[in-house]
Amino acid sequence: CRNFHCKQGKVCHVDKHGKSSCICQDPAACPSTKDYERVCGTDNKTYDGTCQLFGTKCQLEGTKLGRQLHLDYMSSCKYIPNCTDYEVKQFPLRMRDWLKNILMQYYEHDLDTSGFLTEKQRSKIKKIYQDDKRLMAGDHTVELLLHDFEKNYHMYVYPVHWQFHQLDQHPIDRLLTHSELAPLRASLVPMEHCITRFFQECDGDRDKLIALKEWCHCFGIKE
Ligand SMILES: [Ca+2]
Repeated sequence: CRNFHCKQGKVCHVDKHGKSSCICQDPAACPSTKDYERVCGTDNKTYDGTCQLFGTKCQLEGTKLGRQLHLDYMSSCKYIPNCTDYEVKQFPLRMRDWLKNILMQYYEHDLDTSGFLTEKQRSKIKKIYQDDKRLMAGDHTVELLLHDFEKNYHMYVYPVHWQFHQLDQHPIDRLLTHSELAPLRASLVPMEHCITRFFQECDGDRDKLIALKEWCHCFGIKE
């Protein structure tokens, strides 16, 4: 089984003729996990870890339950309050600011350990970083975030595009599927209860894919 790769939820198995194949991971045989490794599935059940969730999904392969089971978020299942109309409108304001701040952190990190960002990324982020009109990281009121977006619109364009391309990897086709969005969604849901509704509404044509155009529109980016 060395160098034999199986997708998530499957493990390599060698039969009596010495032939390797991928079979479903037995959820009961998953390594033990810590509390913080628990995950919540879209079936609203808590799993001890991703191994148990994807093993279960594999065993349900071909069934409706199996198709519907995904990783929902990275914590035990908990009560997630409904996202109100007012909150969902505020969400992109905070998320845009958050994306910009992540890039600022990456830029600072890259100053110490160069090679963290590509040449092209560095030069794009440098312009935002060196702009002294930039709003510093912190908790800001909705009014301030809105004002800053109108005034310094150009600073938000790249962070929004950057996040899209970070997620658009399997395959790279300017469309985000449920599973491409999952890494971002799963880590944010426990803190940001609006993210699910936000992404649902972001898919304007309801084809279950978020196109780059839809993504930019959701974040108020025009071009
Ligand atoms: Ca894609």
